[in-house]
Amino acid sequence: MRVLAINDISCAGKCSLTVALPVLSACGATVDILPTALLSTHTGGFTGYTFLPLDDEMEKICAHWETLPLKYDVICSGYLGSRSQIEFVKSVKQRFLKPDGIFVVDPVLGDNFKFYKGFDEAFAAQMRTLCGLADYILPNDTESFLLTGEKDPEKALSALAKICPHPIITGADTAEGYFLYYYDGENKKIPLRKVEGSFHGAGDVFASAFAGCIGGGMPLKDALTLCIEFCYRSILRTQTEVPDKKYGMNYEKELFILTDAFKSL
Ligand code: PXL
Repeated sequence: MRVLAINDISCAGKCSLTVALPVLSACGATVDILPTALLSTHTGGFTGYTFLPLDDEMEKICAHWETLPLKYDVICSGYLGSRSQIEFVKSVKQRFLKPDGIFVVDPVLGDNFKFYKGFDEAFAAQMRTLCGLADYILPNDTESFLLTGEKDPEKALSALAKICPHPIITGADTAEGYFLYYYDGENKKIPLRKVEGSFHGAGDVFASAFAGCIGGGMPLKDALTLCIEFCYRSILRTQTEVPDKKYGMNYEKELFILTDAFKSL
C-alpha cells in the first residue's frame, strides 16, 4: 500500500506529518509526504511560532512527481494553510490517486468549539467542498459543527452523509454519553471511554491510524474499533507521562497494536 500524506510539518509538538509517518508506517504503508507548511510548533497553545506556507514547493513537487510517475492507493489530507491549498489538494487527488484509491480527509478547522488560529467561516465552507470529494472524513465535534452548523452529532452526521459516503465524527458528548459517530448506510455509534482533559494531536493520531487501517483493507467497523483502542491507550499514557499536553501524544509505545494487526495481512 502506497500512501500520500498531505499535512504540515510542525517541528515541535507532535502532530501532522511527524505523527502520520510513523503511524502509517506501523500499518505497513509506504508513506510519501506532501508538506503544506513548515512551522516551529503547531498553532494550538504556543505563541510566537514561525509559519512558512509551502504552496510554491507543493506545485513544484507535484510537477516532478508527474514525470516519475507516482500513483497512490490512499491519499490523506490534514492541516491546510489556506483556501488555495484546499483547491490544490483537489487537483492532487485527481492527478495522483489510483482510480480505485481511497481519499481520506481530516477537515482540520478547530477544537473546543473554536477555530484554530488563521481559520474562519470562508475557510470552513471551502473545506466542505473538499469533504465532498472524500471517501472518508474525520471531523471532531467542533469541526462537524463548523461544517454543518449542527451541534447535535446525529444531525451533523446526517448532514455530512449528504456530501460524503462515510463521515466519522471522532468523539462527541451527548446526554447519553460520549460516542464516536459514523455513517455506513445509516447513522451508527460506538461508545468511547472518556479521559478528562484535552489531548493535542489526538485527531492526527486517530486519522493516520484510520487511513492506514482502511487502506490496508480492514472493514470499517474493525478499523474504527482498533483505532479507538490505539488512541485510548495513547491518551492514557499521555495523561500520566506528558506534563504539558500541547507537546502531543505519547503514542509510540502503543504502535505495536497496529503492527500486530498488520502482521498477517
Ligand atoms: O493537530 C492539528 C493541527 C495540525 N497542524 C497544525 C496545527 C494543528 C492544531 O492546532 O496548529 C499546524
